[in-house]
Amino acid sequence: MTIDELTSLGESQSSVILSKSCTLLPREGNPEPRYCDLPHGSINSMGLPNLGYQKYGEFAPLLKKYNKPYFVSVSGLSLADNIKIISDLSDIQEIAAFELNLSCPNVIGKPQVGYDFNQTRQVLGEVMRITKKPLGVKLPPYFDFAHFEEMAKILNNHKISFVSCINSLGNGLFIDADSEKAVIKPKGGFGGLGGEYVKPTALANVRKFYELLRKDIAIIGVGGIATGRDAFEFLLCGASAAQVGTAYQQQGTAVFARLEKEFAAFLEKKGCHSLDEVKGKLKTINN
Ligand code: IRO
Repeated sequence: MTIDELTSLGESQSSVILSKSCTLLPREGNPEPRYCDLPHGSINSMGLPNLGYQKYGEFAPLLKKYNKPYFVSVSGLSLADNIKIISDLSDIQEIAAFELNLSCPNVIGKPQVGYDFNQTRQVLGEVMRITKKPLGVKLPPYFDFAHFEEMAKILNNHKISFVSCINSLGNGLFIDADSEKAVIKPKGGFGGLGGEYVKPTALANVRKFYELLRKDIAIIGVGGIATGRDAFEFLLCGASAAQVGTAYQQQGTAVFARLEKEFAAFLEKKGCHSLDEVKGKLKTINN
């Protein structure tokens, strides 16, 4: 969220710097406690705290020295806000791409756009007309094949560059039996689940969209990646890159060097010489 955090991503082994999702105006977000580490992941209801989109534009030249793509995540509270943010930031040369977040589960009174197919169709139609940069979409998890198909049809109709699957699994509830309380404060304790809890859902979403989307739409896998072996599983399902949320929150930027090392060692143990040998090559049980 801050320039210090983005700078430390610049200095890390991550291959991209991705900002916190931004809105038109700065936001404090929801009251604390709003994030909690759990035995197998995390729950959060941050509520979109961010410094306002203009700051993420101003940071762009400061991050240039790291020689890696800087992606700005955009999560305007309305279509008009998304259009304003993307058109204003489009002329900043040091921004490589936008990730349009259609799936924040934690803003009170704002349902996730990605669960409303008509709204998604409208937002993408409008936003794709004005962006001068590659644009990807961060999707919520889907659970029904009919929904995967409907969303894929919409995405295939637009010149999007990538999808990131998945955002946190919205509105879980983690409680502590001793205190008889929820572990986070906003929304009566309901929040987005991340980490190990969501990995099978994330793999399923990557796999389904790999089957259904145009091949020029890259898939960024996200949801429970904590080891090189996890990253390999996402590659097998069809992901071209990995995004790390909970493990980054828990371990800081050192996680990227460890993941890279473990992933390379895993590929070597398998005797793989290129990612294309593995990408999307998941086997199924046929007899
Ligand atoms: O509450 C948040 O800030 C938040 C966002 I924007 C999101 O996209 N996903 C999430 O789990 N939390």
